[in-house]
Amino acid sequence: VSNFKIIESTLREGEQFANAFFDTETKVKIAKALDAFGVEYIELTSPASSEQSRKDCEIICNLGLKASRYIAFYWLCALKKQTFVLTWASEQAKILTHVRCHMDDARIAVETGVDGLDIVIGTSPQLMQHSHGKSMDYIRDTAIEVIQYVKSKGLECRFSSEDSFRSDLVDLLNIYSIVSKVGVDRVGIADTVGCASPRQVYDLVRTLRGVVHCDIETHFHNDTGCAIANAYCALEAGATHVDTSVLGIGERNGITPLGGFVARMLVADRDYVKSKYDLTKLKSIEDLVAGAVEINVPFNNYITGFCAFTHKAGIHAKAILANPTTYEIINPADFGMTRYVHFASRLTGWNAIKSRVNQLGLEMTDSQIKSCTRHLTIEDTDTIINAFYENLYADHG
Ligand code: HCA
Ligand code: CU
Repeated sequence: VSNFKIIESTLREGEQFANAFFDTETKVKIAKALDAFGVEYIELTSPASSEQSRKDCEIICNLGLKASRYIAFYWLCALKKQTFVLTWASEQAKILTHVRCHMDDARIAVETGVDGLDIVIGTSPQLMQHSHGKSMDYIRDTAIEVIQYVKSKGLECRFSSEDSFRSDLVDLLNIYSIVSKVGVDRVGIADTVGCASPRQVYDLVRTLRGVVHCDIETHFHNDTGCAIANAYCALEAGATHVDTSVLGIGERNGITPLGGFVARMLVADRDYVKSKYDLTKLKSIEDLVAGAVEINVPFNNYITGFCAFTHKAGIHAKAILANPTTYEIINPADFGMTRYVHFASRLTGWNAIKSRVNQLGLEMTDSQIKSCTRHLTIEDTDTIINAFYENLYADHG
């Protein structure tokens, strides 16, 4: 699982979230923040869906995030004849747009300046009958035409089936095998309705891995709470790319959340994940997106939820203070977060108060802290600590 790329879809899947209405400025802010975090790809809403989407897509492609770095890259190469810069330059987020598998949409998309197209068409009986109404033969012919066109423009191209887990397996493998032969860079599977279990995901990706040689992208909806586990299982089975969105926002209750996915991967391979992403930016990106769509970050959110690193039971609190790895699998400092030891419990004692005093950035001796501890009740401990501290000053001042 130590070789994967994130396709960050807050500006595509996330735009389908009930409360998301991003204006251009917000989209630009989110794109820049995701680029700074280090995601490999940013996926944008189809430019064929509205004139505004087309303009915003062009604006984000022209942000100069990559362009300015490429100029720096060429300049440095010419100057120093060094190749290490290549790695650095290739680390910037590529811009993708997500379009229907249709020539009209593909033509509009290739003109926007994107690095690649994620093309998609429904393949389940449900979608073939009640949504686009096309046959498998039509899907095959159109896919070949669109892929060849996108590749002729020198762009990256992914072909994905929508509702893959309710599609006929033979049809699915057949179409993937065909598109991989006409030069698609990636095939994608999508759990559009969130019905897949981790084991089903493992099996499908494993089977697909035996059929295509190109990269495999995966997209999981979270209707039954499996989106992160499914993404992880997909990687275990040989997938290479995972779609995420900030806080998981998307259609219905959304998809694999960026933060939770990164938490999962960090536990699997900390060095690799830390080398790829600037994890300390996670909280600010989530706050940015939460603000833009007017929601609160859930209390129990991965990493950034208010109690994600709070330890309460006396036994936990004591052990955590002695050694954080006793009850923490993730170091909050990796994300620029701090742990919080719930000291209102008598069992926790003055050591917990000392930790909180340090967290608050106050300087007190051990005996002062012990004395302060005797004053504590469960209500509003921070106020008490601060008041006690001010008193110390008054006494000595
Ligand atoms: C949808 C489309 C999609 C596409 C996923 C993909 C899905 O909004 O229904 O391109 O891989 O979930 O199927 O988001
Ligand atoms: Cu989706």
